[in-house]
Order: sequence, then C-alpha cells, then structure tokens
Amino acid sequence: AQDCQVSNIQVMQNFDRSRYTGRWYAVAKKDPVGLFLLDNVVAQFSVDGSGKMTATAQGRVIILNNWEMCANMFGTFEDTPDPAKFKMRYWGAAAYLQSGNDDHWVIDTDYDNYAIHYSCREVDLDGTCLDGYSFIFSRHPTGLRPEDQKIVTDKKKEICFLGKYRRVGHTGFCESS
Ligand code: DAO
Repeated sequence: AQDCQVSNIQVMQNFDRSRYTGRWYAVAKKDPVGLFLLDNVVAQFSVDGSGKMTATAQGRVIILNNWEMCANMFGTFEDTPDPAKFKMRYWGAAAYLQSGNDDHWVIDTDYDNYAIHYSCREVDLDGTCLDGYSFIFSRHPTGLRPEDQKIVTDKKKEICFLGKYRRVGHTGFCESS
C-alpha cells in the first residue's frame, strides 16, 4: 500500500466522528499549491444534532497586499461511503478569505493525542497526487508526544508526503482577537 496511488491510500478504520470532536492543534503541515493557512492553526470539530460533522478553524494568513490577519474559517462535511472520507466545503468569515470544496480524509488518529489528515486536490494522470495538503494535528499545543512520532512518520510515508511537511508554530497570534 505504498505505490502513492491516491485511490490506494488507507484511511482510518471505523472512524468515530464523535470521538474526533473538540480542539486539535496543527503541529505540521504539507502545503498545497497556493498555500493559505500559515501557522497558529487550530481546528474545532463538532457533530450536530443530525450527526453531521462541522468544523471551525483559525489560522494566520497573509492576504492581498501582504496583509497579515487571523482567518476565521468554517467547514461542513459531506459523508461518503467510507466513514473516514469526507467532502469538505469551506469558507471564511470574510468574503476575501479562501473558500472551496476539498476532500478531507482522516488517515489515522488515536482520538486523544494525534491525527493525520489528508487532502488531494488534484490527482495526476498516473494516479498519484499532483496537488494536495495534509495537517498533522495534536490535542496538545506543545506538539506530538514522543511515542506518537513514529506512527506519524510511518503514515507520512504511506501517503507519500514524507519530507514535505513544515512545522506549524503556535505563538498566540490568533488568541488576541
Ligand atoms: O491552508 O493551504 C491551505 C489549505 C487549507 C484550506 C482549508 C481551510 C479551512 C478549513 C476549515 C475547517 C477545517 C478543518
């Protein structure tokens, strides 16, 4: 399962969206073409009364002419036959923020410490991912626990993004607003 075919990527088995709710700190990110969220990225997942997953996220962005701000983002998730694969429609609190419709796959999580997210925006002719992004989330703003690092490294390799991540810092930039 490591031929880098998007269609062969293994996702979380028996994904439980209710255990996934709450706050997740992005600690690393593989950027897509035209990256948007830079750092101080925190996502908050919820499940509404009808069982649909929703999320809000914050992060530092630079828009238009080098204007730095904290983006408040919203996402709604459409279910698919695979419980760990969603279609995410997302938009910003302000019209000039990015919006779109991306795949949102949960590759692996223990629900209490780490989660690996994956989204391929464009599949190449050979079936590999031409443009995609991925967040490594932690329940802890301080980062991953040492015991979770090997699992995460192995998964980065499985999704063919190993070596393409950068650290996502948390400086409190979005806490003042
Ligand atoms: O930062 O380059 C990028 C791509 C990320 C786009 C998605 C941002 C909005 C997400 C909202 C909800 C949740 C996780």
